[in-house]
Amino acid sequence: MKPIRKILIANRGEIAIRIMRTCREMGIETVAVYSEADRTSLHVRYAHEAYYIGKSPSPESYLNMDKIIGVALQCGADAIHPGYGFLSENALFSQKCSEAGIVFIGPSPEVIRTMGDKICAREAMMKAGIPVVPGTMTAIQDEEEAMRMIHQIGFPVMLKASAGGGGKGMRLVHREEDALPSLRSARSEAKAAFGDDSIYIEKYITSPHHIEFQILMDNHGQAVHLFERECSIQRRHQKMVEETPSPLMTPALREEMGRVAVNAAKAVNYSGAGTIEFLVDNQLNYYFLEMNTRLQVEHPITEGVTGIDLVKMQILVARGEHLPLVQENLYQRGHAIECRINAEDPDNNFMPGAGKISRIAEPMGLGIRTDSYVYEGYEIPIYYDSMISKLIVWGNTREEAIKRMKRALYEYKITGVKTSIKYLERIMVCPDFVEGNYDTHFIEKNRERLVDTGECTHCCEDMVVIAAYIDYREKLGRVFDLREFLPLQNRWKKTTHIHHF
Ligand code: MV4
Repeated sequence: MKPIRKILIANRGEIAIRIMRTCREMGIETVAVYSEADRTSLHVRYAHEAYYIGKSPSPESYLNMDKIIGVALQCGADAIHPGYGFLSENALFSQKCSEAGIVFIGPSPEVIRTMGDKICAREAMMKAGIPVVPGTMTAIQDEEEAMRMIHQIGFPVMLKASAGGGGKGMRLVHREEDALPSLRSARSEAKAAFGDDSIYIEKYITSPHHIEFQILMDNHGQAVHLFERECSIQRRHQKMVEETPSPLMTPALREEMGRVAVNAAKAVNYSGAGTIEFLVDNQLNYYFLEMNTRLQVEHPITEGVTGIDLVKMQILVARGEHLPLVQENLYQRGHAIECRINAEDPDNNFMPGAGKISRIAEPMGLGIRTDSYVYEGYEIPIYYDSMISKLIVWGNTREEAIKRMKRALYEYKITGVKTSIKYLERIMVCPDFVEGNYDTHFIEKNRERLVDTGECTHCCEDMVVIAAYIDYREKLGRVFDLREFLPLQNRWKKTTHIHHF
């Protein structure tokens, strides 16, 4: 067993803080790394130590493997946690860490490499007896072969880049005459994006659900699953809302898919926390899609219903311990939902907006968790993704969780930048969502319903308006007196659409 006394977190934002919180509880020292743009970021202040690693663009900082490993060696970190994104699914980074004698908190380079190559991943899963989407099992060699395979599979088909994933380099083909042009453009897009133009073909699954299973495996061959997450509410392959349990799932299907997910982990001799993604069609057929070899953005909903700290489990596994969990004792208690809060304008094509946060009021109370990193006066950098916070709620039932999420979104006030909060409120009152009757087409299907009509959202902007008012008064150099505000507030209150609560 290798003692882990100090962990370098090779990431930024909410996930860096999330990881450090568990380290602090475990008595492990934390090391932050930061770019130029992140000098004033909260993860830097939360850590025991922090080191500057380069200019703001990620390739010069958070993607600079040698720089990060250099910092880890210099400050005596025993392990590196990569978070999600950046270097988290980079096989070379995992390898470089072990070569430097530093524990990479994640699976081996071999597993990352296998799962990163979607054709290899399909092959490995097929061998392990896991249902994969019907399609080709090797890279397409030439255009003739491609056309033969497409006819064999039958329209509609999806062309996918082996080095892709998450929707990049993907083409949906409905008709014969579109096949060749789509293949050519998919190839050149894949070549440009990944330097690898290997393409494979899958049968297109119409209106699927995206359901993923969380797995954990230690280095002694023990593996468990922590049930599913329903991630079908996505826009342009960006998840917006996740929940668990999935409204689609039955106990029998859950048990079967969970067993399959554990088998998948064992088949590749996995280590740590991972996710098996499935497409599930409306007849409840399920197909392996991809495996993610990292901690995921939406992991907190699993923590909410299982009570298990996934980062803690990752660290225990990384230091060679046995998983302190057995499948028979694991269960889902209640219901959890996550909403991703982005600094973007839903009323203007979700345009990401940089800017300075002026005021924040975060929701609090029973069953509420916010994983955030922004604070009043913080300037959101343009260099990284626009997610500034995750709002996670827990309730005894799905109905209670939805009501709680609506209450929490109502309480959540951010001024200075536009956010997705109001859009998320409209999702929470959308009948298809409320009834749990949705698939991966939810956002497009409900496009009309989800535009801001001013009807669905409450006009009562109390906290945010007070905040703006305080700002204004402070600018004028006057002390703010809440009594000045009350008549104004009462007028707004009358226009509140209370029926949504
Ligand atoms: C598919 C599919 C239907 N059939 N593959 C999109 C992201 C990438 N991870 C895989 N994706 C899809 N692959 C077959 N054979 C539909 C999608 C898909 C999708 C999947 C999950 C969540 C949202 C989605 C939105 C559009 C398409």
